[in-house]
Amino acid sequence: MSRFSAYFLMSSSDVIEFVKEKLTIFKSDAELTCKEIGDGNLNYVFRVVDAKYGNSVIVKQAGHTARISDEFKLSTERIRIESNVLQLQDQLSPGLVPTVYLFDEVMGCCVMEDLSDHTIMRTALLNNEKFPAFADHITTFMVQNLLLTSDVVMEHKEKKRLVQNYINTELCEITEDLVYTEPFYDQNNRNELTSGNEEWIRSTIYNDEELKLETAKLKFSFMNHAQALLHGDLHTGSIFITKNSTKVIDPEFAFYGPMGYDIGNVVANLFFAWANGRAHGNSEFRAWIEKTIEQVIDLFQEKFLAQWDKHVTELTAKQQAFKEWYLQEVLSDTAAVTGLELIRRIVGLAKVKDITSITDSDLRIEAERICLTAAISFIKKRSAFKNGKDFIATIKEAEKMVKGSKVM
Ligand code: SR1
Ligand code: MG
Repeated sequence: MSRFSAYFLMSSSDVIEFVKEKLTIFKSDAELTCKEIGDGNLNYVFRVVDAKYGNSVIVKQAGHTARISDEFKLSTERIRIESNVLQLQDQLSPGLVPTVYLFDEVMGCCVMEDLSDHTIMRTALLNNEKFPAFADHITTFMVQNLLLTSDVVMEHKEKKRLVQNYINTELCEITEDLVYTEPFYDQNNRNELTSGNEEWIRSTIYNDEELKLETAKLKFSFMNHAQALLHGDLHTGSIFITKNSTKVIDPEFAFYGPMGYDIGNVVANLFFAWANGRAHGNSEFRAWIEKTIEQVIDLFQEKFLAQWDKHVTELTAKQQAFKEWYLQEVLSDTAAVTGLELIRRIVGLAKVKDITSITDSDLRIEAERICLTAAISFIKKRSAFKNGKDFIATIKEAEKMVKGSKVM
């Protein structure tokens, strides 16, 4: 009987045995080595390499708790969601996700293409690398996967079946808590405030009643607006990149939610790279990030409108004014989520290296305040955002405000 007929958390040597038993990719005389390379918050990621013939695969296994903390008790259902979503995204946006070779329900794992010739985008951005094709690739990814899974395009019963199939209770709860709730409340949270910034955050975030009201509205929209099949965690750590290739990974948080959740995550995480570049005095890199953010917003809109005209099937959505209204709602949500992500990664439990790696305490405090000041505007003034330039103007304005009120 197979050792893999009941779930257990695999070691590197178990993974070698597993791929030998389950895959036909490796020859019988392959010389396999395996290393755990995961650095995400949730799962275990193994790279299996055949030293003899040069083939390699990635095996991703879900555990029953999150890697970041045992406090998060989870089922392995998320890996089914991830495997299925990757396969759907491969159809809707070919070339922009890794190929899935196998999903194993018993072991709670997914075997997929090894992208070791790519770099995790967050790491590359921290090295101030630029990626001229990124805005084009990521906007194609988002327009294809968001618009084509929405009611604008899909037959409505079929779309509802997808909504059902991608109910993702546990991972949505993580987002509801870590993104939409805890960062705004001084109690019942797992927040970690940077030393020297505690008082500023208390008075600027925790004590802002208007901010609490707006984020409550946004939380209920996240939970109830089944607009499109989201990636659900589209930050720069979920993107593998080279100069001419972009591969989006890790869609385990996927579910039907508001489109702006994905777009806002991309924009906020580019702003984190901007804040890191600023703290290290790299103005050329910062200018590239600004241009990229503008392109992400503007190209998204351009492609969205073109694809809408090409694919719209819903009669009531064929009105020009409805299309414009719909896109403006997506843009407002995008601005709001940009703000939410900026706040939760600074105030909340799950941090980003772009900020935590700023070793000079004053520079880190300043970077955090600029991001948080901009974030509040993104949330409160979300319906005023019309184009990429508006997003850049907001961070510039925040930069001026923080510089002008410098009492640290
Ligand atoms: C307990 S998981 C913490 C964070 O890591 C994931 O990448 C998501 O962003 C989540 O919020
Ligand atoms: Mg992830």
